[in-house]
Amino acid sequence: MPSSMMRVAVGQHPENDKQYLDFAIQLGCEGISFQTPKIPGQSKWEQKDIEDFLAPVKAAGLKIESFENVPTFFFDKIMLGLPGREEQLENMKSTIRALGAAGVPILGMHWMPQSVWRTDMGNYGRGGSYVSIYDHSVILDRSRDAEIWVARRDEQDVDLKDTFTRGSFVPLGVDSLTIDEMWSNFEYFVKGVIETCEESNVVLCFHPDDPPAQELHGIARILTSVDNLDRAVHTVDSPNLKLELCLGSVSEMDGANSVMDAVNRFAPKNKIAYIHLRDVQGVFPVFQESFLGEGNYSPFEVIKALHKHGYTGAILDDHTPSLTGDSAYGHRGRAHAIGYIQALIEAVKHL
Ligand SMILES: [Mn+2]
Repeated sequence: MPSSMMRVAVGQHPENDKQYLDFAIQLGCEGISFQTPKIPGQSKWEQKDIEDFLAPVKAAGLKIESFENVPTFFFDKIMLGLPGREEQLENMKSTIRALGAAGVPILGMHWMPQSVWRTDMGNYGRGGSYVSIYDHSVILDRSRDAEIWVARRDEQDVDLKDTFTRGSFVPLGVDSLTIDEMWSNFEYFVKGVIETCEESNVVLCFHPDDPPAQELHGIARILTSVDNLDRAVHTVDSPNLKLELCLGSVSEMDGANSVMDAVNRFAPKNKIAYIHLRDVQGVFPVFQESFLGEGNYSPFEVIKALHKHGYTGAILDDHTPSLTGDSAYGHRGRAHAIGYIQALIEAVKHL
């Protein structure tokens, strides 16, 4: 399948181990993505280290689709507007140049200083599958902080489902941040690095906030609606600024309405770098992760719309329910989602 067509890529693993590369090849995926890849560096990544990390991937004949996230401590001061953000901005430019030189075409980023939160995890899914739940009332009751699950991607524990750790908040160094301050910090970053992205042939793209709450414990969130994603992606007029369109997070906003709105708004403008195709049941303030096909929206309608709009990017599975006996990475749940999406792509070609 030429890489200029809509396709499924395997992703969200931090290492370049053989089992991961085999998983992609065996499922018929020609490309692969990495989630906060384990590349050395306390403040930035060097081209040589990225190339060393990618060598086994290239040797296996896989295309590098994207990197998803640099470590949060590379740009936390930028997100929070703290002293030292100028130095982090220079280091981010250096990392982006290194990514481009090493052949990584897309850098996906989460603009969430507190990361992704959930309030429960357990065998609540179909047939007792293991899924996460979000209930905002738990967040509002500060006596229940210890119940909150935080995706600690900065700690990269591959033995945990989606790196969720209970009661383990990311240390921030600020108690509050307004929506205006967060937009201002976002604009400082995007305007600061976009020229480097253009010169380095790296597309910068942003994941919607998950959960799409206006604030969590006093820290504002901004990528919480389709309109706000629209504003974010037009911070500057550049073909190198796009969205890492997590349709699960968009589904948490307003279900099928927000999902179809996002697809129909951003795909025709070529503003989607890549997609996370997952879903939930229910919308903010209460939702539960689900298998594809039993959530808020129709995955078939989404793939059909993407095909109509000529979408040529990659689609990744995301937060798949864990099946009985599944690995922490979720090979069983992911294999189901990947096959499901591959079949939909094949089907819409014949409509
Ligand atoms: Mn996602």
